[in-house]
Amino acid sequence: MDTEIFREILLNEGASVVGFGSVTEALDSDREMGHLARAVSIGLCANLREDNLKELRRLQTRAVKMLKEAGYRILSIPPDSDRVNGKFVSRLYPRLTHKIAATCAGIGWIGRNGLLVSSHFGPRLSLATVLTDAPLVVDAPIRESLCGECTLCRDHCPSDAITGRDWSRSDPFPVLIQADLCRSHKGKTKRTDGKPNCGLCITICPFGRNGKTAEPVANPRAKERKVHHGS
Ligand code: B12
Ligand code: SF4
Ligand code: SF4
Repeated sequence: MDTEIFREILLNEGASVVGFGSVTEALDSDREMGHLARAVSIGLCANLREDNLKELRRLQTRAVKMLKEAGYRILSIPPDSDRVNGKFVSRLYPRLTHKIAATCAGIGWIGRNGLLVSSHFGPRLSLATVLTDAPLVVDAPIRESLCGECTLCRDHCPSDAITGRDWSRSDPFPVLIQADLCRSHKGKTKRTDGKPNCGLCITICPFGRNGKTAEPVANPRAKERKVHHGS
């Protein structure tokens, strides 16, 4: 399978960005998933509304079909993996989250807002992942934050969930985000009642705002389609 043709097909079909990563470091000695050492990380510049979710699932299905037809094994992690109950993948996805796959695939870093931030799209990407044993040529991983001195998300978070610490691969998630505070804020105000979390930490981020790239893409091999799909 030609890696670049595979990427190009997914971009042409509507993905905003596609990266390929080695996830060996994240899986370590994981017996159940260790053989699926490559991740296809697919980003769509849109929030996870039902219609965008459908679109992301379609792109993921396309990737799965191509890999299977070429004779490779896959494990598809759905974008809404938190809603999948009782299946094999519901037990496995917390061990290899979409954000881990995306940094390994050179799409972006983890911002102070705890989200995957790409130079071009900022934190506005919704993510899906396919793990595979296909020998894809991988992109260079991103291991460090490019947030610099910015603290906008921390300063504007209405629940004080964002600690303001810089991301490090070895730190657990609560070092960046107190998820309970973020969760409990949901429903407190009319604006977020019954809807997903407020998402202010997305809209405030200068990266990708108004389709503007704050910095060139850190990984020159990770290709992005510079078309937005709403947000
Ligand atoms: C549980 C969950 C939540 C919980 C808890 C937050 C959390 N832990 O992410 C709550 C309800 C609070 C939440 C809120 C939101 N969420 Co949410 N959530 C998830 C979910 C289902 C699982 C995340 C999880 O298990 N995390 C566990 C921790 C341990 O891992 P992590 O999140 O990956 O973060 C660490 C690793 O990535 C690590 N890391 C990164 N690279 C590497 C590489 C290596 C080698 C290693 C070892 C580690 C490592 O660094 C991070 C910090 O420690 C994912 C979908 C999924 N299956 O991934 C969506 C997801 C993370 N959420 C998402 C979004 C958009 C939101 C909200 C904006 C809600 C909204 N309006 O849609 C808010 C934002 C809150 C915030 N600032 O983080 C998107 C993020 C997209 C992006 N660009 O990052 C996801 C990926 C859904 C998707 N399919 O797109 N969420
Ligand atoms: S979604 Fe809202 S409450 Fe949660 S971390 Fe982001 S800004 Fe804070
Ligand atoms: S708002 Fe600033 S600190 Fe927060 S994720 Fe974006 S660049 Fe990083």
